[in-house]
Amino acid sequence: MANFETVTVETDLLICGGGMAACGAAVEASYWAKKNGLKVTLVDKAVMDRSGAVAMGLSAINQYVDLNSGANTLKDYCDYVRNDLMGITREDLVANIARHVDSTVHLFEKWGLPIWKDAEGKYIHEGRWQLMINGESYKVIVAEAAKNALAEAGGEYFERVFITHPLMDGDRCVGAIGFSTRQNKVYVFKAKATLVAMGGAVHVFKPRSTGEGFGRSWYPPFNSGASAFFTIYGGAEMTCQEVRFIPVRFKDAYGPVGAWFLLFKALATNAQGGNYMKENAAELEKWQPYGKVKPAPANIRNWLMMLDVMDGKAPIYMQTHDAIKAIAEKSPDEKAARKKLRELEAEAWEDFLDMTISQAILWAATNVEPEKRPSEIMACDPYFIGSHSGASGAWVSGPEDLQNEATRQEYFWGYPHMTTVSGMFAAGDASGASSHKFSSGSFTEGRIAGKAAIAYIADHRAAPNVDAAQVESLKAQILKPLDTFAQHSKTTTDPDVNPNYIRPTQFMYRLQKIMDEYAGGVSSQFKTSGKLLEKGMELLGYLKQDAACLAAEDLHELMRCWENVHRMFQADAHMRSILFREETRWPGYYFRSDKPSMDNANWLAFVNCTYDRKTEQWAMRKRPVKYLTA
Ligand code: SFD
Ligand code: AMP
Repeated sequence: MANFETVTVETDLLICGGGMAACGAAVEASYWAKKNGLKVTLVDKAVMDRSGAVAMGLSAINQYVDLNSGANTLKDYCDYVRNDLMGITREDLVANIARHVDSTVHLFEKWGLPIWKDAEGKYIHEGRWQLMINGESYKVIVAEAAKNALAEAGGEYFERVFITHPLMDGDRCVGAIGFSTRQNKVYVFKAKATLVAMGGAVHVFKPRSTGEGFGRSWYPPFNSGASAFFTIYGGAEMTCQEVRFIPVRFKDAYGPVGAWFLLFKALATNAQGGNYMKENAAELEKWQPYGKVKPAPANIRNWLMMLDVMDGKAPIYMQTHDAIKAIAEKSPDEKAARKKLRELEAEAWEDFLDMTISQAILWAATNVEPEKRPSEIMACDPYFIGSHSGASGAWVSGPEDLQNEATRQEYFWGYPHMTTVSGMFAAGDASGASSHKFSSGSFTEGRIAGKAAIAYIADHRAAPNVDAAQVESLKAQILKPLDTFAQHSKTTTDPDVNPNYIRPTQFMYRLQKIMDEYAGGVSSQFKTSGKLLEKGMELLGYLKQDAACLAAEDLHELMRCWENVHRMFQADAHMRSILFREETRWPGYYFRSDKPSMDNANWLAFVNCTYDRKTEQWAMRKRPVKYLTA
């Protein structure tokens, strides 16, 4: 493409992404970079103030361990995560984040994030680990701190630059390549270390919303598997690729349920008013020892609800009015009760306005008054978000000091939160097996990985060797969809229908149909089997061939093309990993009908995979689960 300028940026540390983990990395790495005379560069496909999962804001900080007050210990948090993930977790990573997360929350408050407080000035908790916030501007506040830190240390940031591939020097990552979404420019970032923090993936599966609501999903449509592709393509060992997340949310606009369950103590019931957590409790025996832990693992909560849906007992309702009434009734007199009712009503709406504005709009549009009648909830479609209650991501080294003899051999190979590729670090949704980081923990992991990356650079000071031929070849590959469209689009009357190419939207529909029908999506009630997966992988193989025929009319569509290539790799890793794990471990996330039970004797293990970009072959392996304490 002759009319594309190539912009080369040389830096020491490159941070890919501008979300919670990337902002944490920018703040911490800038501090250490300044001390060492090094440069930090951040690149985001969007605008940092409103990019990623926190774009619309959040109404809670979901990880605050409160270690100083003695309320909880690190072991308490590790136990919570271990139980919630049905035993599959890297406690060294979870503990490393948990021991630093409180200081992150205190920084957020210092930077201006309003955290709810009681009359004594203590944080108001939503649940044991969660704090309530007025978080509409959460991301703006965090991005400002990151930009300030970069500026103070002589770093820089690029917005609206979409990263497509890693740049490799043999087995070492030496930067990244991408393109501007607004100008005809290809960006080549040469770096001594690269930190991957480009979030998780949505729209790999067919969403519930189609037609006029298409694009509305729980997870933000902007995160499209870039982290997974970047690490997979670079040859990094990946973990927990089978562990998708399916949140339960208010129906159709995906409003959060945490505040209702934890703060307002609301009950969710089936259409007949039955409490599915109680009525289906016998099912818990099948999933021991995790079936009966408190709180019940997120997937088990989903599963007991799905059993009712499959039994024809839907709609499922959050009994909002009962919960509000029960709290108000605790007031000393009627006047106080009325005041409390108004307060709760305002809090209920604010919960949505702080992070899922569309749910407030939908409530208003459908005459929902939460204090008067219940509201429908349902399980969303599957997402890849290793920082929440999923676990997919790259396999990263843990910190040295937290390892015991057994974990050290398996989980420690040098710089904390570095992948198995030298110079490639990962944080937030990009790193796996360390669930329940959420916004605060992702920022914290970014800080840890950012500091470690600077230490790596201090030990590897030589300029990176970036092969010009590799850059040229990638550049041609990246821009090819534009050429394909320009060459063929005039040969048919409707540019959508053309035998020479496939447009990214059509490509995405095909991917979503494969995943929905063969890999346990919404239409299949989240059920799949070995045979279904094998067929789905065959169909995915044909889609892969057609990826070479993707066509883009403009820069925006070029981004859409690469988003879908990224999603396709996430889909591939997902199907392979479900197939490899011969059991059902997370009913409520997915159910393998040919392996319908949990098999702790054989499968209390990580499923890891590696991709070889030269041979295009995958290798699967088991890694042992070893805990820090019994
Ligand atoms: O309750 C490229 N999360 C919540 N966490 C909380 O602490 N409290 C809540 O209230 C939370 N809720 C919630 C949450 C998530 C979502 C989707 C909803 C509600 C609707 C979880 C956190 O948001 C999540 O853990 C963190 O944000 C994860 O951080 P990180 O950095 O891993 O991902 P990101 O923030 O989404 O940022 C991704 C960045 O990558 C960029 N990007 N850049 C360049 N090139 C590419 N190709 C790129 N692709 C993506 C993005 O632009 C972005 O900057 S609750 O309901 O659960
Ligand atoms: P959510 O709004 O569902 O993302 O929930 C916010 C936080 O509360 C997350 O840490 C969830 O794991 C947790 N949570 C939500 N619902 C429940 C529940 N019924 N029991 C225990 N924890 C919950």
